Amino acid sequence: MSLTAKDKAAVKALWGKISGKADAIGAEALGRMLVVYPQTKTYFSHWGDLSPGSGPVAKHGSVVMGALGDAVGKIDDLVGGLSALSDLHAFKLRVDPGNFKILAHNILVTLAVNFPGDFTAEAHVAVDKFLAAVAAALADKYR
Ligand code: HNI
Repeated sequence: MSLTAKDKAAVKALWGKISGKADAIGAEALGRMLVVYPQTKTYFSHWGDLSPGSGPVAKHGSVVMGALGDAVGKIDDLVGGLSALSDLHAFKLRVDPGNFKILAHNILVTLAVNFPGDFTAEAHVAVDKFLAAVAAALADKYR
């Protein structure tokens, strides 16, 4: 399941195309997650308005996509590169790591619906593997 050189190149290429819209993608992906998997709302109850497009959802979507953009740059060492973020989610935020896969799925869906032309099968498998590797790296400190 590890990323091949071809996968890494495909992830970087797709990220290059979508990076100008990263904020909107993050907001949509997070908004979808909160609607489609409402059990994820418990972590964000302190925000108040959790509806798609609300201020905090949009802001945090952009934060998450910023971190994912950084992760693309650390694609050769995601466990090391995301170790501080893994610590934060494990010990401070106490997010059940199953939720990383749920958010990854919503990001994938959001990319597919917004970039149908660029979301080829090759890009699809590469980004799916990348997001799975990010989820595993974020879960690393839980063990
Ligand atoms: Ni996550 C805060 C990145 C998945 C719940 N999260 C952050 C921050 C980053 C981040 C960056 C801000 C850190 C800081 O303040 O220093 N989160 C990511 C990434 C993923 C992810 C890259 C997966 C792709 N986080 C999730 C998931 C949940 C989650 C799946 C819960 C369902 N994250 C949180 C919460 C916070 C958070 C809760 C704090 C939010 C707040 O109110 O500031």
